[in-house]
Amino acid sequence: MNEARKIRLVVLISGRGSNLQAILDQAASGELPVDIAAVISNRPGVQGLERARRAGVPALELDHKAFSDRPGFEAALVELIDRHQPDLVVLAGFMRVLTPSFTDHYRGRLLNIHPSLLPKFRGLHTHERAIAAGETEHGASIHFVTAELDGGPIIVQARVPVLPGDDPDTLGARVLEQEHRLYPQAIRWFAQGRLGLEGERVRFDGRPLENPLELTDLT
Ligand code: NHR
Ligand code: GAR
Repeated sequence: MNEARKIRLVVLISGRGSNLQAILDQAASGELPVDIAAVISNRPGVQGLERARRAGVPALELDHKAFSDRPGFEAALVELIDRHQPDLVVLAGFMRVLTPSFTDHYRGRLLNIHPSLLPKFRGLHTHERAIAAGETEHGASIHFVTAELDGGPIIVQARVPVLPGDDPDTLGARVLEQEHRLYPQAIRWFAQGRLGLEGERVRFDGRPLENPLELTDLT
């Protein structure tokens, strides 16, 4: 990696944390100019927290079940995140819907990875739904998070084929492999200042992006 200044990153997770691991690995090898300030899980005891600890990154739990409502949980989450003064916050398998006050607070510096070729299959159980719909192609998308669930401006996508005999697990594994390349690349662009949100559109290399980038565009 070249001279890009490091940005401060906070990663929000809810579970396994394999996308987190891809980010940790590239940060450790110097491919990704980020200081991972904290990893925060809304579910206690998940594998992703262990991955963070092993990498020497603060691993924090904020159990949403300890709060009586979504706004209460989110106020505490914002407080915890902002204590780490992140330049960028990424959702990596984070499974709680966020209110507009949260998404407005982090507008332009909050990314999500979603396991479908958005705008197809917003929400949950995307692999199952792609198979049921008879799709021949599926994939993953990185988008800026806005109040609209999985509806924010799309930055970059990776495609995989749906193969005969696929079930949600085999298809999901094929998508996940691409996710692990996709997220570090999008974060790298953000760290390099190549990526931003301008109004409702993605800015990439100083221009509004007409169509989502493709992983195959990557060099
Ligand atoms: N919040 C906003 N406002 N906008 C987005 O684009 C968001 C978001 C919160 C999370 C990730 C998302 C995904 O990539 C994400 C994007 C959870 C649910 C959900 O229904 C939906 C989408 C996503 C994450 N969660 C249930 C809830 O009641 C709980 C499900 C569970 O705990 O298993 O929050 O797909
Ligand atoms: C990933 O496939 C991610 O795209 C998806 O959950 C998985 C998390 O895996 N995200 C969502 O479905 C968000 N609702 P990981 O914990 O191993 O990174």
